[in-house]
Amino acid sequence: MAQDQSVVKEIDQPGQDLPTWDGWSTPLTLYNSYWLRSHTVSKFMLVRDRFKPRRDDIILATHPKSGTTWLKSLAFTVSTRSRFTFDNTPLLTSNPQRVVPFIGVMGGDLDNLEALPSPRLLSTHLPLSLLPPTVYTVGCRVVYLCREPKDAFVSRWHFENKIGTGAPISLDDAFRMFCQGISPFGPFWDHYLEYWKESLARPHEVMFLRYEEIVSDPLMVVRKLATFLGVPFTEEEEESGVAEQIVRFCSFDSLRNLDVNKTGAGVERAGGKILLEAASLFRKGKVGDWVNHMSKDMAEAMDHLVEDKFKGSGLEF
Ligand code: PAP
Repeated sequence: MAQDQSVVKEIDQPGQDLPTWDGWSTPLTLYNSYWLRSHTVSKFMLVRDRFKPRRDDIILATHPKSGTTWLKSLAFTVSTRSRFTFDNTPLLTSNPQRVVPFIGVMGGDLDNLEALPSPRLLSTHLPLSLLPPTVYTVGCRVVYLCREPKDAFVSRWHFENKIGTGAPISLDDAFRMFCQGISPFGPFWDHYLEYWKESLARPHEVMFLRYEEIVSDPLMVVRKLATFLGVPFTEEEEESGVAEQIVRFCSFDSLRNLDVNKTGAGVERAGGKILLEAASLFRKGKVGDWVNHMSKDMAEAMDHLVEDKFKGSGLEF
C-alpha cells in the first residue's frame, strides 16, 4: 500500500518543519495545506510575498494534467494575434509550456517576471491561497482550468511513470495517494474549490474552465476566452475564420506534430531536476481515458469522493 511504502518524515525548512511524502516520482512537502514537490517549496514560498501582480496581468492557473499546455497555446495565440501570424508564432519554435512562464519556477523566476513588459501572460499550478492576496484586489484576470478527476488522475499516473527514475508506481498506490489528497498541488478538491468559489464571487476577473468543455466546443471557449481577455474577435476576424484557425492550430494533433514538440528540447520539471521530453505533454488528449485503466470499484470510489468533497458547492463532474 502506498501509505505503508511511503516514508513520512520531517525536514528542515527555514523556521519550520514540514511533513514530506515519498511515493510519487519525486518527494512532496506539505506547505500551507498543499503538497508541493519538495525542491520547489523554497521558490514557491517566495511567491506569496514577492510576486507582484499587475492590473493587466493574465494568469493561467491550472490543476496539473488538466490541459495547461493546451490553455497556454490558446491564450497565447488569442492574446498575441495582432503581433504574430501562424507562420511566425513562437509556438512553432518553443513548447507552449515555455512560451508562457510559470510564476516562480522554470524560467519564471520572480526577477525575470518583474523585467517582463506589460501586459504579461503568466501561468501557475499554485492554489489561489499560495498567490499574493493582491491577486484578489489589483484587478488582474485569472483563467482557471481543471479536469474531470478520474482523467486527471490517469494522466498524472502516466506522467509520473514517464518522468520517474525509480520503480514504476502502481495504479493502486497512485490511486490511494491521489484520493488522500497527496499528489502534486493536491488535494485536488481544495485546489478546484478555491478557484471555483472565486469565479462565482468575481466572474469578471476569474474565469473557470474545464478540459471537457474545451473538448466539446473549442470554438465557443476560444470566443469566450478572447472576450474575457479583452480582445474579442472583430466582425472581420469572425468572417475570415480566425477563431476556427486558432482552434485548429492549437489542437492536440496539430501541436503534437510540430517538430518542436516531437523532438524539440525538453521542458524543465520538478524545479529543474527533470528535463522532460516535450512529447510527454501530448499523450492521448481524450475525455474518458480513465475507463481503459481504472476498475469499476476505483471509479465508483473516486466518484463518491468527488461528490462528497464538492457537495453544496455547485461544482459537479
Ligand atoms: P502539466 O500538468 O504537466 O502542466 P498539462 O498540459 O496540464 O500538463 O496536461 C497534459 C494533458 O493535456 C495530457 O492529457 P492525457 O495524459 O490525458 O493525454 C495531454 O495529452 C493533454 N493535452 C496537451 N495538449 C493538448 C491539446 N492541444 N489538446 C488536448 N489535450 C491536450
